[in-house]
Amino acid sequence: MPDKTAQTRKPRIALMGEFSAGKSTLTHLLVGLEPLPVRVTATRLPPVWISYGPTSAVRVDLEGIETPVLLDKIDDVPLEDTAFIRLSLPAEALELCDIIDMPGISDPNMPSDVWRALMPEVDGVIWCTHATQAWRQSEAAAWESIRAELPGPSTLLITHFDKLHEDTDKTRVLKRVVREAGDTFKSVYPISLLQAISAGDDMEVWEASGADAFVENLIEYLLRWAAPTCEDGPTAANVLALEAARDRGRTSSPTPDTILQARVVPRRVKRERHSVRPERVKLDLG
Ligand SMILES: Nc1nc2c(ncn2[C@@H]2O[C@H](COP(=O)(O)OP(=O)(O)OP(=O)(O)O)[C@@H](O)[C@H]2O)c(=O)[nH]1
Ligand SMILES: [Mg+2]
Repeated sequence: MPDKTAQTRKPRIALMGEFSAGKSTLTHLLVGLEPLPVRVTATRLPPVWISYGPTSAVRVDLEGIETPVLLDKIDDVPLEDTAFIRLSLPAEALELCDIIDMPGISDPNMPSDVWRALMPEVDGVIWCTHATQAWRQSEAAAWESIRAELPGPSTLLITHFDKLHEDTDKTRVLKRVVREAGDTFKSVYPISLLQAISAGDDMEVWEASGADAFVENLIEYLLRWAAPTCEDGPTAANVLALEAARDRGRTSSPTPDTILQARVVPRRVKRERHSVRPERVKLDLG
């Protein structure tokens, strides 16, 4: 659990990993909007810090001076003296946390100082590792250099999981990633972000994408964070209700091992209750 100072504000979750691992696609999934460029080649964006509020974008320079930028022009901000872009969006998931979409950790266009400078502001990380080259040495080294300073738990997502077609490959990759990195993350989830985004209201597709288990776990963590101190926020009763709903559909909390077992053959059991998909966070808060 985070320290008390951190709990007086929303948790700040950084999305990290190599370029093209799916960080901005994950941002879209969580926020339910598409504010950021997603493309096959590396984007040239500084960190984008996204908070709840009316739609706006500003560039924050190295002196801390803010300059408004047009949302459809954030691609054009000068990298040299920009610390980060601050984006404000009226997305429900952002009522529970801030999201920081980081540049790729070994992006040749982006010195690591740019994202390292923001790490003291970060509470937890969702690390995206690309399934076809999962948990490279560069990722392990970057993660090792930052993880000890993080006050909250972090999650590892094996993205692009749909690119592994054989069950034997899925099992092999999952086992190896869990073996090599599982101890340093709270949970490990294989996921197809594209499948999750295209799921619409289809719960089977949503669950098969891997997003269901991951998002449920994330919301649970965010509610736990908020519960002790937020007067207008979720109450302990809400958290307990959410947990009870979760337990009706699952026998135990996810750990790398249970996820490993559950996700190799995607779980098909539909929960009776409403889903906890990001755009429905408000519903879950009652
Ligand atoms: N098939 C598949 N494609 C994905 C998945 N996640 C992301 N992509 C695609 O991978 C490409 C890169 O995704 P981005 O979200 O831009 O990756 P990023 O980590 O933000 O990349 P940078 O900002 O350049 O570091 C895009 O074409 C996405 O559509 C996935 O789970 N499965
Ligand atoms: Mg990106």
